[in-house]
Amino acid sequence: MKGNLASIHDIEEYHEIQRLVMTATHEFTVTWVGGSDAQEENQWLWSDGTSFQFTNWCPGEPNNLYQQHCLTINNAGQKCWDDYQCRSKKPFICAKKA
Ligand SMILES: [Ca+2]
Repeated sequence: MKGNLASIHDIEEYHEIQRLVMTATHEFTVTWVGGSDAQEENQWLWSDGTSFQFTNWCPGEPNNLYQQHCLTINNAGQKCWDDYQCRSKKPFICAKKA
C-alpha cells in the first residue's frame, strides 16, 4: 500500500495514533510503529529518518532484552513504549503521504 510504519513526532500524533488503534481494535492494543535502533544500538530513529524527540517509554525501557530493535506502543497500564524483538507478529499501524 506504499506506506511505512508510522513515525510519532509529538504527543498529539501519539494520541491520534492511539485513537486510530482504538477505533480499529476497540482497545489499546499493543501495536508496532516505525521506530527502530537496528542500525546503531540505542540510537532510535523513525521510519521517516527523524530522531526521537517526544518519547513515552515504559519504566526500564528500552532494555534491549535479547536484542530488541523495534518499537511497540500501548504497553502495560500506562500505554507506554517498549522495544521488542522485530520478528514478533503484532498489529501495526502505517502512514503514507495523502
Ligand atoms: Ca524491551
